Amino acid sequence: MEKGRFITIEGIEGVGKSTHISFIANTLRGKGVPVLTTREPGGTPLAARIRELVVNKSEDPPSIQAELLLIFAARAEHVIKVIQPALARGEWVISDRFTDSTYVYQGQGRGVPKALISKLENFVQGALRPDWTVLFDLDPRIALERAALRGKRDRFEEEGIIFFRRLRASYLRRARSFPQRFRIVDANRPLESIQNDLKTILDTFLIEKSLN
Ligand code: Z5A
Repeated sequence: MEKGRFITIEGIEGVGKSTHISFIANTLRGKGVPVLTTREPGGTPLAARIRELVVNKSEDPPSIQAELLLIFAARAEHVIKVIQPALARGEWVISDRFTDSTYVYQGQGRGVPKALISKLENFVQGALRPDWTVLFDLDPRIALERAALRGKRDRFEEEGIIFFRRLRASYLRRARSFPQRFRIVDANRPLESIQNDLKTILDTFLIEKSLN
C-alpha cells in the first residue's frame, strides 16, 4: 500500500490553527483522501497527560530542560503509536504542531541549542519529517487578542508580546530555510479568504503527491 503523507500546521497561538485544521481535513476527505487529525503535545493518552504538564500553569513549572524532554517524550509516543502506523496504512496525518514548534518555542523562545533539538529529533523520529507544513502568520498583537477572546490562558500565553514577536520571526526564518516544505498563509484576513488559499495549497499537495 502507498504510504500516506504528513502535514503539519504551525504558528504562534491564536493564528487559527485549530479553526482551519478541520477545514483542511474535510477538503482532503472530499477529494477521497483518508485523513487522521491529531495534535501536539498529545495524540495518545500518555502524551495527553504530558501535555497538561507542559501547557498548564503550575506552581512548580518544568525547567527548560524538563520541558524539552517532556515534549519529546510525548512526541515519541505520538510518532510510534499514532503517526507512523497511520502513514503505513496510507492515511494522511495532519498534526496541529510538530517539531517546528520545538525549534521555535524551546529553541528561539527558551534558548535551547538547535543542535540539541536536532539530536532529539533524530532519536525520536528517525527519518520521519513532515512532507508539508502550513504556517499561519499573524501579527502577535492580533493573535494574542484572538487567543484572549477564547478565555483560559496557558503557561505560554503568559509570556509578553516581545516573546511572541521573536517566535513569529523564528517561524518565518524556518519557512525561508525549508521553502519546499512550507506554505505561508496570511492569517490576517477573513476566514473565507484564508480557506480559498488553503484549497489552492491542498491542490498543490495533491499534484506533488501524484508526481512523487
Ligand atoms: N509547545 C511547545 O512549546 N513546543 C512544542 O514542540 C509543541 C508545543 C508541540 C500548545 O498549544 C502549547 O505547547 C503551545 C506551544 C507549546 N503554546 N501555547 N500556548 P496549542 O497548540 O494547544 O495551543 P495554541 O497554539 O495556543 O493554539 P490556540 O491558542 O488554540 O490557537 P490556534 O489554534 O492557532 O487558534 P484558534 O483557536 O483556531 O483561533 C483563535 C481564535 O481566533 C478563535 O476564537 C477563532 O474563532 C478566532 N479566529 C480564527 N481565525 C480567525 C480569523 N481569520 N479572523 C478572526 N478570528 C479568527
